[in-house]
Amino acid sequence: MSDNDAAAKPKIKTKPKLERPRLYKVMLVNDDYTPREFVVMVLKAVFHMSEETGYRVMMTAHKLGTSVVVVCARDIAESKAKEATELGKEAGFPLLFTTEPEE
Ligand code: TYC
Repeated sequence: MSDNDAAAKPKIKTKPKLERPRLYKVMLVNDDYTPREFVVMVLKAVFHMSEETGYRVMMTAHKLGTSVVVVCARDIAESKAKEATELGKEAGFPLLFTTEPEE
């Protein structure tokens, strides 16, 4: 490397701009079989919701087909959705929680 080459290199260090990791939504999916009270119980147990919030989220899914439960990091969203779906399965209900990236 000649003196010239060294002079051509800018000495200013730029901070690499890291992309913020995408957030994920946990969605509650309506079905015709899981009792309303059971859905609220799962929302309280897994997502630490109050009775009132759990009831509102459950009724939104009941009326519209789906409801957003929480928005968080991908790994947390996926493990919570799995845990909540598993509680329904263990009780013999088709209760389903899914995850999807936020826009
Ligand atoms: N639709 C169910 C019923 O009438 C209740 C329910 C609500 C089930 C929301 C799932 O995600 C759900 N028993």
